[in-house]
This record gives sequence, structure tokens and C-alpha cells, in this order.
Amino acid sequence: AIEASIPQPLRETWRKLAATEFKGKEEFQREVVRHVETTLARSMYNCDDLAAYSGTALAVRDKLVVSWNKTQQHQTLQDQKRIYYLSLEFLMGRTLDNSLLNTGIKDTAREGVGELGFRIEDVIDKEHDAALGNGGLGRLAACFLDSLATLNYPAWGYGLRYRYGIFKQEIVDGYQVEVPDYWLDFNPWEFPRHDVCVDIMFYGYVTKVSDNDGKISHLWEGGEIVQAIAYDVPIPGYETSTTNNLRLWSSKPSSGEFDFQKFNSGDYEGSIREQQKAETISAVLYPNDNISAGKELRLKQQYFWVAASLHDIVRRFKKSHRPWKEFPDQVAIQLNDTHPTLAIVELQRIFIDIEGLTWDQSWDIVTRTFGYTNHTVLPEALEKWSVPLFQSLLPRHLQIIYEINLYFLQGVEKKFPKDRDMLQRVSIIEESQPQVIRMAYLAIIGSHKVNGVAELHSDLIKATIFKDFIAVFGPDKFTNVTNGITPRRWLHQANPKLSDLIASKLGGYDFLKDLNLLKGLEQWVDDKEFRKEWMEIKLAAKIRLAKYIRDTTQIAVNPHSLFDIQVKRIHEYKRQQMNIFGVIYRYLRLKQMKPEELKKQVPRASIFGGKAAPGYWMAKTIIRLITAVGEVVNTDKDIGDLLKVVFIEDYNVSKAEIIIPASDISEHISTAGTEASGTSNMKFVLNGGLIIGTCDGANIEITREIGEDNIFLLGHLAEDVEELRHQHRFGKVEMDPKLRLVCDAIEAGQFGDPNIYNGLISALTTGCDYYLVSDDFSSYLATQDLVDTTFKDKEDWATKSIMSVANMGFFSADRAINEYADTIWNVEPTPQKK
Ligand code: IMP
Ligand code: B1N
Repeated sequence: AIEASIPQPLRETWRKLAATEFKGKEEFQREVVRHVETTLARSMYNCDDLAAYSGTALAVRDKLVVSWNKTQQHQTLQDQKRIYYLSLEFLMGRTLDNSLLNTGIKDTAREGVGELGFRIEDVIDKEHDAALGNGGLGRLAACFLDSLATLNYPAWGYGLRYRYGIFKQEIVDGYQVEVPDYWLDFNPWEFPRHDVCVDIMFYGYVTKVSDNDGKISHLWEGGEIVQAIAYDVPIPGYETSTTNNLRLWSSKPSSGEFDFQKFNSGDYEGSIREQQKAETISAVLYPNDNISAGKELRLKQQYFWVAASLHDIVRRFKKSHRPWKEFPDQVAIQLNDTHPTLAIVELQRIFIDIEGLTWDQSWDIVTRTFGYTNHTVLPEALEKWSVPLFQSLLPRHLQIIYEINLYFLQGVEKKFPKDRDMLQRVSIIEESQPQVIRMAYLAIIGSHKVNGVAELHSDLIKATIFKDFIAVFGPDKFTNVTNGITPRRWLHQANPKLSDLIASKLGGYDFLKDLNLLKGLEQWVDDKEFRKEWMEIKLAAKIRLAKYIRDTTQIAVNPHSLFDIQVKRIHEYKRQQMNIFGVIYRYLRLKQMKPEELKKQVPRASIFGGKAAPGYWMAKTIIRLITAVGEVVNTDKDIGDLLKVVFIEDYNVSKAEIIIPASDISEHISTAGTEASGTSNMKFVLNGGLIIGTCDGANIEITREIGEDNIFLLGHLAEDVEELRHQHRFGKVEMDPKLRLVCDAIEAGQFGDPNIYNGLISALTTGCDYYLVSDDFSSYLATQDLVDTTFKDKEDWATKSIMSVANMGFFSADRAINEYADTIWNVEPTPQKK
């Protein structure tokens, strides 16, 4: 029990008055109107879609809160092991629709707001995306929260409450321009907990003190203090009363930190300015995907968030009055990439400096608590922090890291006596100028399990970047958990018509909780009427996207053309450049054709979307080339519907929900071995689109599940990459002749000033074509031709589409979460009685 709790005899009164969930439509409507009139102080005379959204959201929120409180109380009383998912990114998207679905009141709401004069779709469309993430890694965290709640696992997410999410992308004169995303004007989904606050220290110095028994302890003091305030976000599961919590920390000046010296000397403004610095810690999400910028503020964000979260977790554990050694039986902490690795050091610090445990007791608990998920092998994304930076910002943590490293290396030396090279290779400290801390190594050493996110990726990390650690720890520490996606958002919510059709054949919506049931669709694959409906739904989704494209870009795409979509962060390794080079090749070929030949061609719309990191010049050049090609092709009278090139501005989660159901094919064409998993590949296939892709990431497992006949694979294998790069470096490779034609066209100025693209082209030549575009280009073109041929046979295409969806069950995030629970967390679900 907690101090603030109401005494037993008075609780009956509370119970009688307790908030309840609304039951029927009328009660729901009364709540919406009440919120519009009282919370928002509006009326029926000035209620627009936005006010209707706000009122509806507030009404739904009240319902969520009731089950949320119950769940939290239930979990506290159960006192079982909890999962804590630490992620610097949670790419949640919109919440209202998902809340309506998960709490089972979508129909009530549709009718309810309908009678009040609004369309539920318009209302839903008013919500601002919560975009606290860059891409796959952040969206994975959001899908995992959905599955954790749906499966009734007691789980909390911990993250940062950025004032600015990922920037909004505008395309101006064909170039990306970044606009800040200030998203908190109205956010009904968060609850500030001003009573849950933690002081976090930076800088300062460490002193050694010894007590009377000669026991040495360390004091870290004299630093700057910033306060962390908790903001809680309810996470409802689908068709369950479990509503978990996502706790996001916001920074503000600590109350004790006001500079009275400045104030008294008359510099009031100066002292306020100093104060405001504290707020910059949680001000902005770093907009880099798969790249580590190494900025001091980013390290501050990491420590701030990790220290606040651990303080909270330790406080909660202490309420149970269990001995410390039971900590790992009550707490599983999963590190979403290396961004929260400092949690390992911070927990060790709490145990030895504050709670007085010995090093060994403490380290045993720490290493049984953490699991680390690796999401990338790209060298530029592996975090390394400079030792001098650490020395100044987190001096005590640096000491602890040295000590962890010392004990670790002593162990290695015992196992591999006299292998100096080995010691250097596995040391947490890299002997560069300046020395740097390898965060991934620290994460491995401080965790009991390390996992990759798709089979190929998990094999690759064992064979390459973490090879030595297999020798040190043995293979069992390393495992795979292939990513998954939530079918609630990515099928039912994004594509309700398809979900309804599937439900009509499978006898209900159970597949949304057990995605393997999709297998039952195989029985219907030969049913004429079903196939027709299936393809009509695809066409309707394409019509919807075509309308969206026309409304936003004025480009008219024919919904009957083949929709070829690549939406994801712009990155050289994802090879949007190969796609647009392919488009150029297609265009050049069309320009050569005679009218009777043109008639035989499959019309195609090449649709792109995605953000480039603001400082990633090459990615921005790729965007410019795509828009430039569009300007030429889309206005070419000879071409007409045969080819359209579209760049959709500001790709985000809510746009993905419109785009993904509309693909005929989507492109997942990363250089083999570079895309750890990919998750949009799963989303497209689950919506009946086919894939053109390389043997990379989860594409490989998708192929295994749906069958080779249902996917268009191309290009070299991961095992060939090293040798190919070697050949390029020694100038042994001629550029693919078709790619040469494309480069010539660009250099001749067919798509505007060729100087703009110098960098892009020299990357293929003097840059040694690191991403092997030339090596895969002919295979890519040939495979695209095969796509055209296959698309002409509508019946064959429909069969492939249906058979693929039927075999996508494996890619549910529910399966992934159950695997984590069984093999890493050792946690059981805690369902509540309704
Ligand atoms: P925390 O563990 O103090 O962060 O509490 C999380 C949530 O669990 C609270 O918001 C309450 O809803 C619930 N809770 C905390 N302590 C108790 C208790 O002693 N009895 C019942 N519920 C509790
Ligand atoms: O994580 C996704 C995978 O599906 C993708 O293949 C992978 O590229 C992505 C530093 C990252 N890996 N690394 C990042 C993001 C932000 C950042 O600051 C690295 N993102 C991925 C989910 O497993």
C-alpha cells in the first residue's frame, strides 16, 4: 500500500462514486458534447471537425483511463515480473482510431458522432501524428507496445517526450525542406505526472571516501541538476481490459537550481535564460535514421532518460520489500538498440554507490536484468562516445565502465591467454585518438541475451561485428527474434474492407489476435467471387491513393496502372537511387518505342516517399533526382499514362496507412546484408501487395513463408558483397551498360542541371559503388520486366496476392513478443477478469 491511499473505512464511498466506462451510444454522445461544451468551452455554434475530434478524443480517453487505472492496480497487486522496454523512439502515429478499435467502440462512435453531424473518418483525420521516431526502429517499438498490451503482459515503455518530433518534410522546387513539428498544442493522450519527478545530475566530480572499516565508496557531486517529469500515455490492448503504460520524460529546470547570485545582482533575465537550458534536453528528436551523429546533447538525452527510468523502476521494485537478488525475477529491461546502454552502468552505480551492494552482487543482478536488441550492422550507425566527453559529462560512469572493462578483459585473458589482439578487439575502449567507448560491446557484456531482428541479420552479427564475443561467451547468448507488425493497425485499421472480407471467409475477426488463422484463406483462393472482391478492394485502395496524389501533387495517375511503391527513409543502402535509375531506363526505352509497341506496355506509377536526414546530402540529391525525373516524365505527351513518377511529401505513419493498402508491388531492394529486417515489407504483403526485393533482412523469411513463386527476388547475395566491393576498389568492374545509358542521360542534362547529380554519379565510379548498384542493375531491370509480364495475367496475380496474405501469420508482432517473453524475458501474461 502507498501512503497516499484512502483509509479502509472510507473506500466504500469511493467505490460507489468511482468513474465507470460509458456503455451505450447515448452515454458516449453525452460525453462528447460535455467535453466540447465544458472542457473545450465551445458549442454547437462553433464546433468544427477539429473540435469534434477533440471532444471525441476526450470522451474515449475517459474510457481508457478507467481500464488503465484498473490494469495498473491489478499489476501492482499481482506483483509479478514486469517488462520495461527502453526506446529513444516511439513512432505511435495517430491514437483515436486505434483506441476506438482496441476498446471495441468504433461502431458506437461512428453512429454517435454521425448523429451529431460529423463523419468519423473526418474526425479521425484531424489528429496530429505523434511522430517521436525516425522509421522502422521507432515504429517497431509502437507495434510491440500494442502486442504487449493485447497479450496481457505487464509492460511499460520508457522514452523521451520530445517537444518536436521528426520534422515535417516539404518539397520546395524539388528539394526537401525541413519544418519543425511542434505537435503538443493539443494532446489528449498524455497525463502529466508532476508528482513523479526525478533530479538528474550531469558533470560534477567524484571523490573517494573511506569509512571506519576502510571500505571505500564514491561520491559524485557538484554537477548541474535537471529535473525529469513523467508524462504517461495509456496503451490499450485489443479486446482485452489490459491497458499498459508508456512513460515519457520531459526535462525542466530543477527547483533548486535557480541562480540567486545572478538574480540578486539584478540579472533576472540571465538567470531565467540559464534555467531554460534544461528544457533543451527533451526539446528535439535527433532526425537521423541508422546513423550516429555523436553530439553531446544526444548523450545528455540518453543519460537523462535512462537515469529517470531506472530511478522509477528501482523505486517500484523497492515497494515490494524483496531482497535485491530477486530484482531480475521482477524486472526485465530490454534495450532497443544501444541508445539506452547507459542503463547498465547506471544500475550498477545505483547498486554500489547508493544501495551499498558489492561489485559482484551488483554485476550479477545487472547482467541478469538486461537484454539487448541490435538493429543494424552499418558501421556509421554503431554508437561510439568519446572518452573525454564522458569524463566531463558522466565522470562516475566512466570509472564504472573502466572497471566493467577491466573485469571483462581479465576473464577474456584467462580464456585466451596471451592473445593481445583479442583483448584489443573486444575491449569496450577503442584505442583511437581520442579514445572512444564502444556502446554495443558494453551492451553485450552487460546483458544476458543479445538478439538480431531477422534470421540473416542475427547470423551476420555473429559472423561479423560481434564474432569475437561468440568466442568469449559461447553461441547461446546470441539469438534471433524476427520483427513483426501489429495486424490491428496494419490490416484492420489501414484496410478495413480487406479485413472485413477476410473475416467474412474465416468466420470472424479472430485472425486479428491469431494471425496464423489467415492460412484458412487458401481454401478460398479458387473462389471466383472471392477473388473478384479481393481485387476490387485493391483497386479501391488504389483509387483512394490516386485521389490523394491528385489532391496533393496535381499529378493524375491512372488507378489501373501498376502501382510500384517505395516508401521508407531515404538512404543509399536502401537504394532509392537504383529505383529511380530504373525508372529513367524505362523512360528512355519507352521513348524509343513505336506506337504499336507502346500499346503492349504495362502502364506504371512509380511512387516514392520518405525523409532524408537534414545533413545527409547524398540522400537529398536522390530526392532531387526523383522530383526532377517526375517533372520531365509526367509532362511528356508521348508517355501519358505509361509512366508517372510521384514523390509523396512528408511520409509518416498516417500516410503509410493510406499508401500501403494501395501497392501492386513495393520495393525492398537494399544491398544484401545491410537492411537488418525491414518491417514495411511485411505490411505491404499483409495488404495483398507483392514484393520486388533483394535477399536481405526479413525478405528472406517472407519468401520462406509465402513461397518463391510469390515474390520477385533479384540481385547478389550477402555472401557475395565483400568480394564485389573488393573488385570495385581495384577497378576491376565496368559499369553495367544500361546503367551507363542512364548516367549519360543525366549527364546530358535530360533532367535539368547535371551538376546537381555529380556526387550521385561519382559514387558509382570514383566512389567504388559501395552499395553495388551497378552489380545489381541488370538483375533489377530484368526482374521489373518479369513483374510487368506477370501483372498482365490478372488471375495469376490475384492468386499470388491471396496466397501471400494467407501465409503471413508469422509476421505478427504478437509472435515476436511471445518469443521475447519465452526466450529472453521469462515473463508470463497477467490477464484480468473482465
Ligand atoms: P507505481 O508503481 O507507483 O509507479 O504505480 C503505478 C500504478 O500502479 C499507479 O498509478 C497505481 O494505479 C497503481 N498502484 C501503485 N501502488 C498501488 C497500490 O499500493 N495498490 C494498488 N495500486 C497501486
Ligand atoms: O530498425 C528496424 C529494422 O527493420 C530496419 O531494418 C533497421 O534499419 C532499423 C540509430 C537506427 N536500425 N538502426 C536504426 C535508428 C535511429 C538511430 O538513431 C539507428 N534503425 C534501424 C527495426 O528493427
